[in-house]
Amino acid sequence: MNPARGRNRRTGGANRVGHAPLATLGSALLGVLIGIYCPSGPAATLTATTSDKTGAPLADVVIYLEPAAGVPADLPAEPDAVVAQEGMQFVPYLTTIRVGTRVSFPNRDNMEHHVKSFSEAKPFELKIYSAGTPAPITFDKIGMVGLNCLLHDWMRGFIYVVDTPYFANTDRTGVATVVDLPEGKYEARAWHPDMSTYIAPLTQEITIGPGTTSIRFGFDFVPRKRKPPHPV
Ligand SMILES: [Cu+2]
Repeated sequence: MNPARGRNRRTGGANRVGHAPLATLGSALLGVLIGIYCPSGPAATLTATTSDKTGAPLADVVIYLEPAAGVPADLPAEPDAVVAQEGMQFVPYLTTIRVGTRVSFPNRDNMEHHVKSFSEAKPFELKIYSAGTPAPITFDKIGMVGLNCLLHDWMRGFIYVVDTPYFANTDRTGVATVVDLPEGKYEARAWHPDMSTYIAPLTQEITIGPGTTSIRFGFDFVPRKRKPPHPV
């Protein structure tokens, strides 16, 4: 139970003695306002659909929502994320995390790899290693982190760090679903790795109501073809 709601209900009840209609109206109005604006109201869902310049579905788009009321305080820490080196690629290609989350980089190939980031949000380097997992790395700044393997130049991956717990990546059908969203107002943003740090995320203001809300993002480019992993 939301404590604010509890307080309002009690106030309405106390006022009912002398001013029943007014108190009931006031209480109902407050209830509606809380339902619309209270960031800890019932959870809802956002379905985001993306397309490229040709209208084709765009995969690997980060959809993230920044609450107008600010990110809730005291969020529990997120579990570690995992970016593996597997089949001579970074898997997954794109990982979205909340700021402060740790990422581990296990090597699942019988082959040495090397993880290097030149990105301002988190420059780091994991030296060549064969099977095994080095200590996880904490990503403490928002923004894009590009991953390279200095041994295999086709290996590319991305970590996108956001300051919100509300995000999802689009799948091959260009759809991302963000669940457990408190109702309220948000800035919805959409970013694709081809935009790098040069193009700002697309942005729309959106009000999340009960149930499922839908949103569309149309991008004005066609994604670059990715180099396939070389046979070894
Ligand atoms: Cu490699």
